[in-house]
Amino acid sequence: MKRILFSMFIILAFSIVRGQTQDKGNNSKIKTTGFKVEGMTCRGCVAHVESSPDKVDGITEKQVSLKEGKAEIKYDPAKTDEQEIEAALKSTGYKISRIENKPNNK
Ligand SMILES: [Cu+2]
Repeated sequence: MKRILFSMFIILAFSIVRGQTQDKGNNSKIKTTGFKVEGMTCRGCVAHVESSPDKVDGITEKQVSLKEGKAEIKYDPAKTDEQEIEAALKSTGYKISRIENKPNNK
């Protein structure tokens, strides 16, 4: 039993290290975009909005806030763009509007 746990731990540690190395290669290109999301009322809505960009290739991170009515999406501009992400979010039926990038938001 101990041996199984130990080998599982090794596999897990290995995949974490691999994930980190892969991230480093892409980080410089990753862009962030923000959207205002109106009409979300519960965690189910959040989950719905959050899962909608899954069909878009190149999304690296998604954060949807119910309290703020916002969605923040990180993406690889080589694979997708804001229009595509916006369209995916809009497919949920909630009112989506793009938040213009502030000058200090790099
Ligand atoms: Cu809901």
